[in-house]
Amino acid sequence: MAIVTPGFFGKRRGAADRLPPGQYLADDFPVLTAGPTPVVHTEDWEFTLTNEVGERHTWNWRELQALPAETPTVDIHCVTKWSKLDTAWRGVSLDELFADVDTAADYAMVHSYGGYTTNLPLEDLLDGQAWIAYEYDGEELLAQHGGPARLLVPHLYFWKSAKWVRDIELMVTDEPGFWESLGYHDYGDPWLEQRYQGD
Ligand SMILES: Nc1nc2c(c(=O)[nH]1)N[C@H]1C(S)=C(S)[C@@H](COP(=O)(O)O)O[C@H]1N2
Ligand SMILES: [Mo]
Repeated sequence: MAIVTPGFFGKRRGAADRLPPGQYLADDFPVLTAGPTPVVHTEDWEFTLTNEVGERHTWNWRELQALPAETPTVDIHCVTKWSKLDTAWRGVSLDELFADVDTAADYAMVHSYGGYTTNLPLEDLLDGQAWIAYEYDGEELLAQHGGPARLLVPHLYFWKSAKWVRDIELMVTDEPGFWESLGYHDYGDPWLEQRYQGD
């Protein structure tokens, strides 16, 4: 007699398989901010991509909203060990924003309103892996979670997902951002538990 429950071994992985090593499931949505929450009004908001020779592409709020939006549903993993599965966002893919940017650089420094920075390889921002997100769970993104807009790079630890994102600067040579210069891992792959330098 067949003991296999239909669907049980289906392609959708269970919650346990979707939790990277050392992580637990949070029921709420924790807020983690180093310093005060900057107040950023959409009328003043601008987002800039700067390539390695200083050429700038800038979008204001209206221009961002006019770009095609995507609605990624993704799992997020904070280095302090909480994870959330199936978080639902709306935003613009970085592929869309990088479409007309000419570059041979391999690295990016992300800068936020308020001064936070984080670095990552440019390729991790491309190919459907990263968004400028402005809605969470069908609502405007709350200021405490980075509203009006934040970077969303869910395949890396969540400190790479800069809240109140203001610009992304392309760099030929890698440089550490805020947490990276304080001993956190340069790359931060949650599946490899790359929490600190040397992991
Ligand atoms: N600008 C800015 N972005 C930031 C941070 C921050 O302190 N400032 N904290 C990071 C960290 S450590 C995490 S875990 C997530 C937390 O996002 P949340 O507060 O929406 O949960 O934002 C990341 N982005
Ligand atoms: Mo974090």
